[in-house]
Amino acid sequence: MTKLTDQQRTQWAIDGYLHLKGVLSPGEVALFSEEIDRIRQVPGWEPSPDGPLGHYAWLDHAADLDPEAFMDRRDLLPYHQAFIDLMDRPNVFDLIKDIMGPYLLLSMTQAIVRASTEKFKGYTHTDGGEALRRIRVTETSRPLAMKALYLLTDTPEPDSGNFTIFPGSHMRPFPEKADPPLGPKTPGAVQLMGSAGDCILFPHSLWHGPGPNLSGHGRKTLLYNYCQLFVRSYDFETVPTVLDRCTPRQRRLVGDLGHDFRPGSYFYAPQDQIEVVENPSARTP
Ligand SMILES: O=C(O)CCC(=O)C(=O)O
Repeated sequence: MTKLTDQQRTQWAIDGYLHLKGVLSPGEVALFSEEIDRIRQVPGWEPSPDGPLGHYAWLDHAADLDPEAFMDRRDLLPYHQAFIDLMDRPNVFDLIKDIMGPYLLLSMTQAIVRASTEKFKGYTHTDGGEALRRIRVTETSRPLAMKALYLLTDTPEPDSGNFTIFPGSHMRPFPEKADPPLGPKTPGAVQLMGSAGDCILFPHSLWHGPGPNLSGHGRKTLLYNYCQLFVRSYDFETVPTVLDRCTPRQRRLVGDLGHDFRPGSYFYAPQDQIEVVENPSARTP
């Protein structure tokens, strides 16, 4: 099993992110990119036109069917086996497991396309909403929640929809109420240059967000979130409907504990948790 190198462990603790190069093959990048174009046309969870901030609604298709336009789709697992298998792809999941420990769940999946436009200036936030933003664990603690962001588009220069971070901001108070708000152009923000197939790991408490995209084409990403077992998933209210397409490890990651829910579930892990999570077993036919 691959583990973080000493250098990666230090960078994770100090800067609050890891940039893994070329973890997806060009073929996988093409497949996911085509899938995003396809699922834009079909029903799914899309930003709610009239719901509360950050909530999604089940809509017939994305608001704009142009593949280069903005899109934000949640709960990707049902759309293709590749979305299921990405949740525990060994070359990334081994590192996530090393960071989070074995008592973890997949909490969210998302595909975002950032259109090329002068209008969108980017923004900066933490994940996990109002509560988690004020919880900063120590350098040696496991995170409560973290994210794997897969780039499906090259972002070789600034302002191409780059993932933008404030390094180290997971460890210190952040002027979240500043006026004007801090954003991708504020001194201290770093626009990461990357290539399609790269993956960036970071905890939810790191201040981050998309930068502007003036590249002339849409920028696609996939986002896979993980949380400690007791935190619970926030993409599904109950265990999702893809269980018959999952390996035992994937079933556990989406919240199937092997028995019906009862008080105590997700509080203490099932007795075979470590064995199941350490084992990338085959799918039963
Ligand atoms: O790059 C994006 O479009 C959004 C990434 C982001 O802000 C996030 O993962 O929370």
